[in-house]
Amino acid sequence: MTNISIDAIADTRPPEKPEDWRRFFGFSTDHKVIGIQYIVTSFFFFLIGGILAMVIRGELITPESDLVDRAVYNSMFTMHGTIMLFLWTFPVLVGLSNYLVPLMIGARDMAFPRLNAVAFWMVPVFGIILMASFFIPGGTSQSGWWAYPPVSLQNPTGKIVNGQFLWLLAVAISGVSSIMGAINFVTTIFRMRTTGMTWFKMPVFVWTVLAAQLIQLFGLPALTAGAVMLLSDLTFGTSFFDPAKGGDPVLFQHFFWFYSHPAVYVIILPIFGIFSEIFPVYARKPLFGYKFVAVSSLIITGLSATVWVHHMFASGTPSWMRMFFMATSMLISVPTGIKVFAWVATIWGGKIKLNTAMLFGLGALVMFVFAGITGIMLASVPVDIHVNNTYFVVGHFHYVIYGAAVLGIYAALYHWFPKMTGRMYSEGLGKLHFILTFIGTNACFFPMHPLGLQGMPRRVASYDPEFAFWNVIASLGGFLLGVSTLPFLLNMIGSWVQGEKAPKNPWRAIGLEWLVSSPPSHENFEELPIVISEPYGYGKDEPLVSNPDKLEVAHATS
Ligand code: HEM
Ligand SMILES: [Cu+2]
Repeated sequence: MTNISIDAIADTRPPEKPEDWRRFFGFSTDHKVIGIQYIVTSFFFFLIGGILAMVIRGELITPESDLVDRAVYNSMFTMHGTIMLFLWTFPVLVGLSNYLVPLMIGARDMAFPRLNAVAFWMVPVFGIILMASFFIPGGTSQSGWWAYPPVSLQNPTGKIVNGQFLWLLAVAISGVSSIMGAINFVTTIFRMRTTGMTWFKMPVFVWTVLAAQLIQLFGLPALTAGAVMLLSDLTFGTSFFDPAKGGDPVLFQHFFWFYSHPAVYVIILPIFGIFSEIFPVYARKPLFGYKFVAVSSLIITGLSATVWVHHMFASGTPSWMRMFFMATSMLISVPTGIKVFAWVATIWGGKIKLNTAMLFGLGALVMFVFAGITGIMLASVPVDIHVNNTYFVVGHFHYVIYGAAVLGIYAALYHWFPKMTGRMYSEGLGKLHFILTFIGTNACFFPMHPLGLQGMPRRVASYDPEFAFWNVIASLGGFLLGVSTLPFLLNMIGSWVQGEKAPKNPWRAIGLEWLVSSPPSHENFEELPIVISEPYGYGKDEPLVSNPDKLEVAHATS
């Protein structure tokens, strides 16, 4: 066989055993089960974070503070931001990476399967700790997701176990879980690649996961240390950060942003990987500039460690420092911009198939470009000083994390859904989901830009009536986003239960994961693949592996 097998091969697996679904609820060490556990758990938290967003937008649909108490409002945005980052975006991407990386590099599992399972089970643990803070006296943390001291040190209840305490505990556990994950991913990518899978035969998604996980390794110790020191100030009366006792609150900002700026690349790099996997498949063309796209991920990782002070331009930062960090922040847009050109060149002139996954991919790319433009504006000190802490910033980062990241995650979930579940999804519902999401995202987050330029501050429950018009639109857009998750849920659950059976390669895609059955057997490959070509050989008619017929497990029992 000289061609990559792209025809559907009759499903030879025995019918799934009814108890199969139960392994998703237990301690499994199979990276595919763990991947799906991460994805489903984090989606559950996405819905909770989304409900909080609906409360926020409900409050802001009128200028007065009339829906919830101001203190409750502070809880709402703090928990919304915290849940969305630590319990949705990070874990869902770890889930996708867990599922895909071993398959894509031709491995049977991650390097440390037990560590993998332990890291996953820490997610519901810190999720529950965070949720518990809703039910204790004084309620949740209200100091925003940055937890800046001295606000975060106030502790009005005077109790040892307070909302901020639980928040810091949860963030510290999340940090430990992510460090365990990072060690696992980096080791897996270095050590578990199959024969022939050299660096420049690796799919870009794997490159981006490597780049993102390296950031976790160097950055998370700073955040975790900062969180533990703040916890100590709050609980044991130390004074690292408390200005009243001679501590330095700006030092905390350095600890926090040294990790939390690069953290945005932990989110966006895998999205770049998803773009790079999806566009070639649905445009039927090789990825333009593959090697540059791959290597630029590592360049971004390096530069991301040098830009954190752009979050502190308004924190009394000396001007030489502002100039330096303004320059580095702008520099990082160069490798990113070239990637955007590479994706456009990949799509350009291709035979484009606009199914749900591709629509979400293209939508996410458009949103990312818009966010990039406002991002460069914010990197410029004079602009940032002007719009710092206004809705312009909120608009910018939601274009990144909703527009690019959530839409990109949806693209991936649709694209790999047949592989993960063995079923096809409904295109009709998928397209409905896309239309609602795309309109909702723009209606919700575009108005935040004019609002910010007019001077509406963020983190407020009431505002001047002159801001009413754009706020009504933003709230309606927000509610539309809430509604948009319904066709998605219906599609995923309905299709998983009774969708049409998926062949092993429904999209005629090139990649190791598409050479085995859907879903793959427990071991992934009967015989490990021997890779002989670069990825993305669309239109080239060359085989990807030298042993395509020996990969499939004859009688998978999984
Ligand atoms: C329906 C979807 C969403 C709506 C309507 C929404 C709306 C909002 C609003 C109005 C704020 C308050 C801004 C402020 O007062 O400063 C906010 C804050 C925030 N949102 Fe969202 N958001 C949504 C989805 C997301 C997603 C998906 C993420 C992350 C992946 C996210 C991350 C954040 C963060 C980090 C904050 C900052 C919280 C803070 O100030 O401490 N949001 N969001
Ligand atoms: Cu930043």
